[in-house]
Amino acid sequence: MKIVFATNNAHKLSEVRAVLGDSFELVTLRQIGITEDIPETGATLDENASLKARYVYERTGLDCFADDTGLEVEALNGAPGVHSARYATDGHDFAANNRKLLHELEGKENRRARFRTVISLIRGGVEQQVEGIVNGTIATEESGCEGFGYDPLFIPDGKAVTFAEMTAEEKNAISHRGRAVAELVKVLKG
Ligand code: ITT
Repeated sequence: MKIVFATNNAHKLSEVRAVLGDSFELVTLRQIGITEDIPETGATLDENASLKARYVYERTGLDCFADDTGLEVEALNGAPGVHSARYATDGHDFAANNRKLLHELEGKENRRARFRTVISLIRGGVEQQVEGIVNGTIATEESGCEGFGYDPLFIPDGKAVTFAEMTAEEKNAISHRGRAVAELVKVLKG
């Protein structure tokens, strides 16, 4: 089954490809000639996932899905949340985002956080959403160099290491995106 994954993030693409396996042929934006950044002007993850998927569907009519993900930190009232990509700067500067997060949490005892992924799927013109969540804590310093984004700071519950210290398989088995994609597969196969 062929399906477009509406992302410009190569890390997301390889994570999702690994979970979906061989039953689905993931088509990239580049492969269908969409090279521009899709505007993410929504106020929530749900809205942005939907905007990205609809952008592709309206231009191509192809079955597609998009992922919008945010890190929600309790002591920061859910920030950076929907603004996770542009927390510290205008661009996707992972190092600056992590520095800012550590700075904002200085002196705070509560370091609880969660990653939330919303996937919007459009199949045969019909849109459905699924979600995946992983709870954890924000470390006091960065560890590990696997993964991307906030991974060097996020320690999932039940583990003693950050996502960036895990293999892709270990992260996918418990992560927000791994869980959301597992739900997506149920819908696609259902
Ligand atoms: P697309 O919109 O092209 O899919 P993006 O990188 O802009 O890619 P999001 O808006 O969904 O994706 O993600 C917002 C940010 O959240 C992202 O830039 C990372 O900093 C962070 N992020 C997302 N998924 C993550 C993960 O699995 N681990 C660590 N950080 C993640």
